[in-house]
Parts: sequence; structure tokens; C-alpha cells
Amino acid sequence: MNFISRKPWDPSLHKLTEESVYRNRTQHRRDFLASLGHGSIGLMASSLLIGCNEHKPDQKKLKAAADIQIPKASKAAYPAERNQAFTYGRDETVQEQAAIYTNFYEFSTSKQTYLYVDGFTPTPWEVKVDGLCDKPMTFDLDDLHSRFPLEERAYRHRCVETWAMCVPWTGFPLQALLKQVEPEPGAKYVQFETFNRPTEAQNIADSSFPWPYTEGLTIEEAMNDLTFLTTGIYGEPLPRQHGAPIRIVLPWKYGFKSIKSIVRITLTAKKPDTFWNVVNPREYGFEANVDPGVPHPRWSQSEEWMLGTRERFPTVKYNGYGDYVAKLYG
Ligand SMILES: Nc1nc2c(c(=O)[nH]1)N[C@H]1C(S)=C(S)[C@@H](COP(=O)(O)O)O[C@H]1N2
Ligand SMILES: [Mo]
Repeated sequence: MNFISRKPWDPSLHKLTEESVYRNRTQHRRDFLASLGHGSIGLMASSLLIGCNEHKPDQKKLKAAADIQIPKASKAAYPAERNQAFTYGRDETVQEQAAIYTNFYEFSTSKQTYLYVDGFTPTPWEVKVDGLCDKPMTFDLDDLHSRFPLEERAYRHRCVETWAMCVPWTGFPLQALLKQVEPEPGAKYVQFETFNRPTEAQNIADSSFPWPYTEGLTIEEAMNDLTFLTTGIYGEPLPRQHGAPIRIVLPWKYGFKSIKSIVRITLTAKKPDTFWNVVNPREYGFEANVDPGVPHPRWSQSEEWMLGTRERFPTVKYNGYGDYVAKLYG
């Protein structure tokens, strides 16, 4: 099945669900139904189980996944100073609990993606910034760590599947990078693209998803103070499964917008295609702001549960970040 050439306005796409994408792939479909909220009904029960008590972490694999050889000069930037403007308002998630329960479909449709990232080489790395800007640039890891002052931010994270976490990210506001390339007035959107290496990521090779994973923001969202270009977590460089060596974090949007392992950032005039919106436009919108009043077509969004503790909280509009972002939405 050739997904890649399809566009969201192609009516045949609207009939597709992730399940039907996989209908000829029984084995994948079984994994999928067991673990993948983005596409299946098996989500709630299985993610609650997998997330907490059932999985005994493989310490060797966890360590290997976090062994990132960034250049010495970059490494010196950790840990960065905490920005006191941000607080969780709840307990911080235990580092290991966040590390063993991640979505990274390039590697696996299970949550234990750290078990499957061995082949991924996140260094050296470059991020190309291009499109409608006066000074297109390519940044390597030393550029990213030296040209921008890094800070640590305590952010809440809310996955569309209803799990949530509170983790400290290291990085800098995306606006600082965008200002360096000097966006043209015609730049209305920003598109992000993940690496596309089937030899390093098994599920890219095995599945018919529309790789590479892409995401997008309006230019106003991209320039918002909260929009965080992220190189670290818990005071260290990002481990592979969290999106090494650089990702976006958007705490007021569902987690699928927070794209990992970015290789390209493009300023555009037209709203870009985004991975989940192409795969299943009925269930995953472009905007994807956290909103307890808008249920997912297959489950309620009124509550969330925390990784590690399973403690439940009522979901808050914009994940509690309305003071920063409500102005963007009329
Ligand atoms: N490239 C890429 N980025 C991605 C994903 C993915 O599968 N591939 N999953 C998204 C989803 S659904 C969520 S909830 C967050 C999870 O971030 P974490 O695994 O670091 O907690 O990453 C997002 N970014
Ligand atoms: Mo997610």
C-alpha cells in the first residue's frame, strides 16, 4: 500500500484507520491492537498495565539507550539552570518511569521503545532550517548548545492516549533559533521533520506509515514563549527513546505534536501535512490543543493518569498553560 502519495483531501484516505492500514499484517496488527492508543481500541487497559507494574525495566538496555556521545563542548551545558517561572503543580515523574514508557513509532508500536533503539545513531547530527527565511542555516550539536543559552523547564506532558508525566526538559525557546534565520513575512507555518532511516529504525522498514514523521505549527505557535526546542531531560542529553538529540516540546498540546529527533525545520506559506493528521484526520487534528471538553472519537479526555503512580487528575484546558497560549486561539 502506498500511503506516501496520498493527501488528506483524497477521499479514500478518510476511510482509512490505522487498523485498516495494517489489515494485511496480522502480526503487526496484533501488536498494534495491544498497545497503540493512536489507532486502536486496545489502548486503555493495555497501557495502564504496561505503564506501571507489569514491565520490569531492562537496566542494560536503559543505560545503552541513554549513552549519547555528544561533543564535549555540548556536554558541558548540562545540567542547565532551572527556569523558576515553571512549576508542575504536582509530583515530578520518576526518571525511569518516563524512560520505559515512550511513544516512538519509528522503532516500535509498543511503549517500551527503549528496547528497540540500539541501532539508532543520534550523533553526529544536523538540523537544517530552510524555507521562507532570509538566512537558511544548518546547525550541528555544538551550534545548538553554544549559540543558545540552555535552561531547564519543568513541564507537564499530556499524551492524547490520556497518560501524562511531569518532567524537566533542557533546551531553549524555538523563537531564538527562528529569529536567527530571519523568517520572511510570508512564513505562516513551520514544519518539522524526523530522521528517516529504515536501517536504524525497524518500524520505518516494516510498516506503511507515511514516513518521515512530520509535525507543524502556525508561526505564532512556533514563536510562543512555551515552544521549547529540547536537547535534554532530567539534566542530561536526551536518551534515544525520548528523541535524541533534539526534539520539540509543546506542553499545551497533545504529545504527538512534540516531534522527536528533528532533522529539518521549514518555514512555509501553506499549512503542512502532519503525520497523525495524514494517517487519521478524523481522530488527530492539526491544532491538537489539550481540551477536556473535546473527547477523542474513541475515549474521553476528561481525565489523565500519571506514569509511575497512576494517580488520576482532571484534564485542564491547554494542559493548564492558558495564560501563555489562550491568546493564540481567539
Ligand atoms: N518522531 C516521532 N516523534 C514523536 C512520536 C513518534 O512516534 N515519532 N510520538 C509522539 C507522542 S504520541 C508522544 S506522547 C511524545 C512522547 O514523548 P516521550 O516518549 O519522550 O514521553 O512524543 C511524540 N513525538
Ligand atoms: Mo502521544
